[in-house]
Amino acid sequence: MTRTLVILTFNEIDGVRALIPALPHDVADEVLAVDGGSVDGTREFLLEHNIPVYEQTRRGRGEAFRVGVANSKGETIVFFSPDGNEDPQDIPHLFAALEAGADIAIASRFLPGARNEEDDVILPLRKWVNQAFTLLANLIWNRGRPWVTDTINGFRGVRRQAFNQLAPGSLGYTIEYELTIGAMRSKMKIVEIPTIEGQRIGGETKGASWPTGVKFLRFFLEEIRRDLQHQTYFWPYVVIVAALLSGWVLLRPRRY
Ligand SMILES: Nc1nc2c(ncn2[C@@H]2O[C@H](COP(=O)(O)OP(=O)(O)OP(=O)(O)O)[C@@H](O)[C@H]2O)c(=O)[nH]1
Ligand SMILES: [Mg+2]
Repeated sequence: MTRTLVILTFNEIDGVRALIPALPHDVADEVLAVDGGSVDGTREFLLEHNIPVYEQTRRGRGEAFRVGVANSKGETIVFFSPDGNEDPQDIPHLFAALEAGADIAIASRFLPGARNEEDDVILPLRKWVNQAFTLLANLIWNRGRPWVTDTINGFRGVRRQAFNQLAPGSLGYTIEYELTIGAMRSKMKIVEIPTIEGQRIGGETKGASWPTGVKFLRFFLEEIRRDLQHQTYFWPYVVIVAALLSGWVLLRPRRY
């Protein structure tokens, strides 16, 4: 199967300097980058290293995924963000999982043997929010199938055919969650491999925690609204609402 590596960048000059020259030559049959409008020399650095760079006409990481797929040829596509969080050594494992039959292959920060960048933090808020969205997605859309431990991580691969079938519309950071939920709904094969998440090498976070969290919540509620409108996945909601109501009845503060 032919392999495409899509590198996603938006002002990541420190990351690309450290990581791109170290990528093995045979990492994929095709390597390309999608840039979100860098002004720090990232684009120029990639071009100097013979990596074609595609510009986005609309902003956002979700749009970058679509631009990457539209301009690539491989049957399997791995998305790599060179900011230090993702270990390039996992790239061949993601391709291998797709070639072994996965529709989506996710580098999980929560499998045994994996690490999340917040594992040493006393209050790992991002990790908890992340896991709450993962729990809900599994309970609602993935019952009776292997549990997916990291529904949100961007370090992942996808078969071109699966991506086109799912046709994700997210502009920004909800793209990965959307792909995972879509794959769960369509009963596609999702395979995870453990990954060690590193710290950011330089530059700045592009998705500030609070606004990104609110966008995730909005996206999640919109998915639920869609389900209820089409009357699919009705029973999990009844069970969740019943559990919340009984929890409230049992635990509510009482005045005697
Ligand atoms: N092409 C493109 N890449 C983007 C865009 N937004 C973010 N990225 C890249 O996507 C990757 C992930 O973004 P980050 O800002 O690191 O998000 P994060 O990993 O949740 O945050 P950190 O914990 O700071 O690493 C980075 O390589 C960014 O440069 C965009 O609009 N277009
Ligand atoms: Mg990052």
